[in-house]
Amino acid sequence: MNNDMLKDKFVGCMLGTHVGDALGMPVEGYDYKTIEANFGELRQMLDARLGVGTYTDDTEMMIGIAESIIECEGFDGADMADRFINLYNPERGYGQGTVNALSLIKNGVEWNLAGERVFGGGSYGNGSSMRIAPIGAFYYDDPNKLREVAYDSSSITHAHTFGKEGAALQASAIAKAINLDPSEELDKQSFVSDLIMFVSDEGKIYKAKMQHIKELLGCMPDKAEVVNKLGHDSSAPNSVPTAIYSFVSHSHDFEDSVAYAVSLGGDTDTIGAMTGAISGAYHGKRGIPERWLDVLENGERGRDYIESLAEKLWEIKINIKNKSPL
Ligand code: F2R
Ligand code: MG
Ligand code: MG
Repeated sequence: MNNDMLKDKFVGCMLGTHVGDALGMPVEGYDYKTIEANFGELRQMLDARLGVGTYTDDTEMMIGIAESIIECEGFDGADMADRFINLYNPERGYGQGTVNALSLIKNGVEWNLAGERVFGGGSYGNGSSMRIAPIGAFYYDDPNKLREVAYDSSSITHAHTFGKEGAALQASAIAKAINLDPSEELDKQSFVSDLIMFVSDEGKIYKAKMQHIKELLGCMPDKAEVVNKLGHDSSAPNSVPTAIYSFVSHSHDFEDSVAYAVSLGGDTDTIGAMTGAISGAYHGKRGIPERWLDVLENGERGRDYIESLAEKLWEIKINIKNKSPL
């Protein structure tokens, strides 16, 4: 793949997170019937509690990850935790487990010990998967390092095995999408099979869900069946596979994949954000509708800033690759 396409894909997965988050946020917690009855096919950004096109904790934490990797040229847990704490804006709507872990760190607990104290053994919420796009992009060519950094970044707030596996699985889906050429037809079954092989033995729950995805791809399931088999709540096992399915079943078009993810209801901002990350990694920024990009919030840490972070991440990656003797 040429460098321009790679850069577009880095930008696509980070702006894709923002777009999916902003599209889903106004209907977070609604069920699919209510969304359908009130908005039909939701394809326009609605006014949300912070305004049209605004983002939530999903994108705010993704910014923290990108800033940290850029500043440290790789993973540094203490730095990343500090950035999460400094960026934290309660108006963006955070999960309680994440708030508790960050508060422990702020009060002196080591970054790699706080996450285990949440929910007595760690959170399996989707909070560490929703923010993972910069890690999926930065380690798109190194699955082992990707897994290690996904686990470590997750453990800051989500130390439960299912939380860490969810983050690694979502990062791996993003990395795989970056490696593929969107002008060639996606081999959906093998995309999912590769992800099943990537999941570690401790993540059996994900292997089973991914097997469901393979079956769902073979029929034309309605939304009730998809939600029933894959879930749509704020736990990682009941949302990461849903995002992967939303992408794979609508891989021909960024807009269709993200609109479908949000239409399933439940944790719509997060399933939208995770689908947007994978689909944006596949299609690149050029695949994201202009009318969605145009209305994204664009203040101090908004759309243009997110794009500039993705470009810096890509630049660092290219420099590292150019220096590598192999
Ligand atoms: N928090 C929200 N949305 C509600 C607030 C928005 C509201 N409209 C507003 O006006 O402000 N969304 C964000 O939270 C989700 C990510 O959550 P995260 O960071 O994973 O949090 P947490 O608390 O760790 O986990 C989420 C839930 O998962 C269950 N859970 C996790 N681990 C558990 C365990 N070990 N045992 C039992 N249950 C566990 C709990 O139900 C947690 O509440 C995203 O949707 C993001 O958008
Ligand atoms: Mg959110
Ligand atoms: Mg959410």
